[in-house]
Amino acid sequence: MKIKVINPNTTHSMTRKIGECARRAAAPGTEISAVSPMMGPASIESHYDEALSVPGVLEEIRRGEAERVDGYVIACFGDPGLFAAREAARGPVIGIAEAAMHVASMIGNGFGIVTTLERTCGIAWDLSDRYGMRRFCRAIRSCELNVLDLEDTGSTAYQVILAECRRAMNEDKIDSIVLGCAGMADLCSSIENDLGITVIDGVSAAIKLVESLVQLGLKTSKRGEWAAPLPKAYSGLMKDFAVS
Ligand code: 2AL
Repeated sequence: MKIKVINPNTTHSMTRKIGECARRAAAPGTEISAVSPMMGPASIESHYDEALSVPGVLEEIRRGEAERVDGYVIACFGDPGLFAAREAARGPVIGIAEAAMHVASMIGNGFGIVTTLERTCGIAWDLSDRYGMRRFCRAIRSCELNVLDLEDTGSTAYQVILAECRRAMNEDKIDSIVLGCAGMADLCSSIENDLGITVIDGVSAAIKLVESLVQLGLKTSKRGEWAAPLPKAYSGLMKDFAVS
């Protein structure tokens, strides 16, 4: 099966890291392609960044459909453009926040999220509501790290994240920790080993969920809200997004 992992930001070192984590999680025989869009922000840590990442994500879905991709993962913790991507895709599309929260709700009664900047916590709370996961989500903590700090191998980012995860474990009455950024995917097993609590990386969780849906023959339902967008003209910079 062909799974396309879309990192909605344009930082290629992060896309490579996400691709490696996705391949480690994938079953033998699953072909993973990990891409960044041609246009968009270098990192996503605001509503503005999220909005401007969505056209690039949809462009990658369009290409994926032409290549007969079986399923997609949107690998940014805000799940930007997830529902629009479902309208544009035949196969299943899974967001990493959606995947991580659902998986966490099945292995414990309450989870905490540890993310990058404080300003993104509201986005994560909103997603927990949207997915019906609010009752499992006990706390959302931030590290005051920029997303791109995670790409600086000489930085103290790991120690900062580990310290916040330790506080979450000790203070938030949680059974597991969800990592709140795709750029943290490679830290999952180290944090788990250092703290002795289950840590969930949404990239791996999303790969396993999308593989399962494809194997079950379950595609995105085209009966209602996620039917293909209606044909109409789009103008200006958006003209290539027109549906015919
Ligand atoms: C993210 C993420 O996963 N990728 C990105 O650019 N921003 N999310 C976050 N909360 O910082």
